[in-house]
Parts: sequence; C-alpha cells; structure tokens
Amino acid sequence: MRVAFVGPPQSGKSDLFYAVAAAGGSHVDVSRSDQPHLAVVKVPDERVLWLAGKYKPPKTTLAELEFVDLPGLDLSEQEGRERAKTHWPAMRQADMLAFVVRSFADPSVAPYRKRVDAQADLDELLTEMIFADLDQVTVRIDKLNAALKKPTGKKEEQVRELDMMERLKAALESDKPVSTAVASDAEGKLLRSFAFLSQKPAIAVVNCDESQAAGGGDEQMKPLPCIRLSAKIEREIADLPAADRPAFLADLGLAAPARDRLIRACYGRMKLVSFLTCGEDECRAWTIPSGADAVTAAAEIHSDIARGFIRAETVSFEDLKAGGDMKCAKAAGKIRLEGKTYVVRDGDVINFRFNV
Ligand SMILES: Nc1nc2c(ncn2[C@@H]2O[C@H](COP(=O)(O)OP(=O)(O)OP(=O)(O)O)[C@@H](O)[C@H]2O)c(=O)[nH]1
Ligand SMILES: [Mg+2]
Repeated sequence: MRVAFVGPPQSGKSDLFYAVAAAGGSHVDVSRSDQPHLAVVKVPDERVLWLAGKYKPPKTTLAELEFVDLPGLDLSEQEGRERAKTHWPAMRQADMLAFVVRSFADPSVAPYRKRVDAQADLDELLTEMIFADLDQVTVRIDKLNAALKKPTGKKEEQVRELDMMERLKAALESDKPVSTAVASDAEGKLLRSFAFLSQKPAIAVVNCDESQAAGGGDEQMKPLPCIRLSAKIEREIADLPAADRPAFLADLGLAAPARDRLIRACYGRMKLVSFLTCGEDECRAWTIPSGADAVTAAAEIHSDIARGFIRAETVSFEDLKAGGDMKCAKAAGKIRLEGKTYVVRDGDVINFRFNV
C-alpha cells in the first residue's frame, strides 16, 4: 500500500519524507526536488516489540507501507499547472494522499502564492483533484458516446456506465468529490480502475513552526482529518543518534516524534489492520484490510494455511499482555478458537491450526 505526499512547492514534503523514510532505517537523498522519491517504511508497532521481547525470536518483522514524495504542485501559473498534470499518474497509483501544507512562518523560505494559509492551500489542492477527475470523466464520456454510435453487443452496459459517468460529472462540476456520487458497491468496484483522485482516502499534514509543534493536538482541517507537526524538527530527530533523541524531544516538549503518529494514521486511514504472529522463529505484524476474515488472514501468511484452515487460535494483544504470556492467557480463558468467517481485529495474536 502506498501513500503519496502531495502539496504546493516548498511546503516541507521532502523534509517530512526524509524523516518518515528514516523510521524505516533508510537515509534517502531528497536533494532533487524535481523528482519523486520512494521509500519503504516500517509501521511502528509497540505490540510486536513487546512480543519480540517476550519470545526473543531471531527475527522480528513489522508491517510496511510505501511512501512517495512528489515534486511540489505549483498551480499559480499555467506552466506549473501543466507540470502538475504529469504527476497525476503517480498520484493515481497511490492508495492514499497526504496533503502537506505549510503553516510555518520562516521568512527565509518564500511562501507559495506569497501567503501562509494552510486551509487555502488545502482547498486549492482538493479542487485540483476534482479538476483531474473531471478531465478523466469527460474523456470517458466522449469515448462512451462514440462507442454507442457503433453497433456492438455491449449497449446496455455502456448506457449504464454513461449514466454513472454523467452523475459523477455533475458532482464534480459542483465541486464535490467522486466519492459522494457513488451509488452502490458495484459502482465503486467499477470505478476502481479509474483510480479517481477525489475518491482516495486522504489526510492533511500541517507543517507548523517549531515552536508550535508541541502545542495542541491535531485540529481539523476542513474536510480532512489532520496531523500537525514540524517537518524541520522531524528531520532533525531523524538525523540524531537514537540515544540523543529523548533529551531533544523533552527540550521541545514533545513526547515522541510525530512521524510515528503520521505513519499509523495513514495505516488507519487506508482501513488496514494488523494481526500478529509469534513463535520461536519470528514475531511479526501482518497487514490485512479491516473487515477481512480469518481465512483471508491465513492466506496472507501462506495459501496452504488458508487451504488447510482448521481453526484460528486467537487472543487479543491486550489480553495476552495482561496475562503475561500464552500459558496465563489460556488459563484465564482468553484464547478463543475462531472459525473461517471470524472477522480479524487489529492486534489479534493468532496461531493458525491447519492441515494440508
Ligand atoms: N522553518 C521551517 N522551515 C521548513 C520546515 N519544513 C521545511 N522547511 C524548509 O522549507 C524548505 C523546503 O522544504 P522541502 O522539504 O524541500 O519542501 P518540499 O515541499 O519538498 O519542496 P518542493 O519539493 O520543492 O515542492 C527547506 O528550506 C526546508 O528547510 C519547517 O517545518 N519549518
Ligand atoms: Mg520536495
């Protein structure tokens, strides 16, 4: 699953990306602001670390997400708008968009459109997503109309799609995202291949002044959930040796780097959940879509486990931790034997029984 950082020029995307990538242990070169950067990032998960501390396996594996840092979109002039279009495909390939907007004052960094206004920048980006989708819908409508003039066996299907596309167009023209005009799950499925930008899950990241990073929580940015952080601080933390971080954070009045919160928020926003496995060889977090059943979870590990599925021996991480270990959790009656259709919850620790 992939998250794209999208924003106006110089909003702090690459600084933040650098910090997020460093969480996965990789120090990326972000010196070329005209090119996208890609990093695979480990999803911080204290539960896996607790399990690893307990079972001391040779291998510990966290869930992973991909992040891509795109060049800034300058929508203030025609040439910039044309260049922005070249990044639409990369944005469509992402599963989610994180809009990074500026609210830091620093006069040494020239502000986009000569103003510092995070909400206005976000509004502009969201409108651009709608334009991008409108472009795509219009092209599709023209194609369908042309196809309907030719005799084919697919008329009924085409008329139905045309009707839907006209509906999407009307929504987009009144500045509403595609997601508001999808009438059924079947339509949603049909639309997936178009990868509309205004249908993607999204969050706003407000890049604030260093002095404001500790103040207050994550305020709402209309209409998206929002994370407030200082990309500059995040980058500095990433460059510090781990031993020096606590003192640095304490100085700034911060409990933890914001990047962990950001990564987890993206995970949640894409409706992903983790189930955990632990054994002598490996403790591991596995990613599945929220609402997935036990067989789907089993298949994530190996198709044989799904095929020969018998039962999922399941305990919630909280119950396991409260008990101290598997034995105690079992004695306390906290281990459940779940069947194929059991809906796996975030933090379930599962041992699959299977037979092939
Ligand atoms: N004071 C301050 N400066 C910042 C902050 N974040 C970024 N900057 C500075 O702003 C400039 C741009 O930061 P980048 O991370 O390169 O911004 P960007 O969004 O990747 O820029 P483009 O890729 O060119 O669109 C750099 O000089 C950063 O040091 C911040 O939180 N506070
Ligand atoms: Mg950049």
